[in-house]
Amino acid sequence: RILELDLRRALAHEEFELYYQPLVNLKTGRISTCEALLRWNHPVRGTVSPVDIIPVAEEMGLIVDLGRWILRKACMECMRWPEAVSVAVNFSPQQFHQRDVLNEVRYALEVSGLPASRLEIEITESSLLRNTQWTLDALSQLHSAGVRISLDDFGTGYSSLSYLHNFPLQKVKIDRSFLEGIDADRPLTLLRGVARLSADLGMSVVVEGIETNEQLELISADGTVTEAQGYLFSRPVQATQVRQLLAASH
Ligand code: G
Ligand code: G
Ligand code: MN
Ligand code: NA
Repeated sequence: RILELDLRRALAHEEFELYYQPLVNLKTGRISTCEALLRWNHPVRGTVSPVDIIPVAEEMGLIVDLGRWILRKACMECMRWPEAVSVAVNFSPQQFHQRDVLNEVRYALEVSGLPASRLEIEITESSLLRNTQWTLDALSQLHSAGVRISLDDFGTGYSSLSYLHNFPLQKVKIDRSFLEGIDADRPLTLLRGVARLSADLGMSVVVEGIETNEQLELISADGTVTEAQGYLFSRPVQATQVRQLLAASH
């Protein structure tokens, strides 16, 4: 169990680091976006995963401070990439539901100089399940400010397809569990259905967790899926390696 004190110290001592994993545009074959993924370089434990950090930070009420650090860092690092490349930042429900979320985002853009159009905010279905009217307003305001909202891990939570219609979202990331066990006998019926619906509703569609060329071909076949992400393209890499990925792609 991570000690709370340890986490506070880590933030103060900049022991956190952002790794990045690309999203590839399937039409151009180029990297469109890099998703920021938190890592903690713990002096004793080594690399600690966000799965172990975020829930504790939420419990402690440290998520707002940590989230602010992540957002600003991601915006600043994106400024070093070509203009065509955006950055995606994961927001936990508590971070998204902070009263000041719009100002947090505006401020991060301002201090970094990053245009809003290069920032994507990834929220999960659980962020949509509480405080509906507030959520609708926050999503519209963020969209008006020019950032894109992306629904992460879609299909794993408790929301329904109607959420895609009822909330102003610009992108859907279909969870990699939709790829499980697919082959000629068990085709991508469900994934294709969700992808088509999302596209018909005007959203960009991402499929996560692409590990093989066969999966890539299957999801690319009908042209509905706009972007893909997964180990086939790249694992999450350190900021210093992003330029190489981009150089190979652009
Ligand atoms: O990178 P990795 O596979 O270890 O990420 C595990 C989970 O942690 C994923 O669900 C991812 O969305 C989440 N995660 C990674 N980085 C962040 C972050 O900066 N903020 C939040 N809220 N979640 C993150
Ligand atoms: O929940 P979120 O989508 O933000 O989680 C991202 C995490 O998913 C990354 O931290 C990464 O470790 C993991 N991931 C990314 N691509 C793949 C993949 O192709 N296969 C598997 N098994 N995990 C992946
Ligand atoms: Mn994500
Ligand atoms: Na995801």
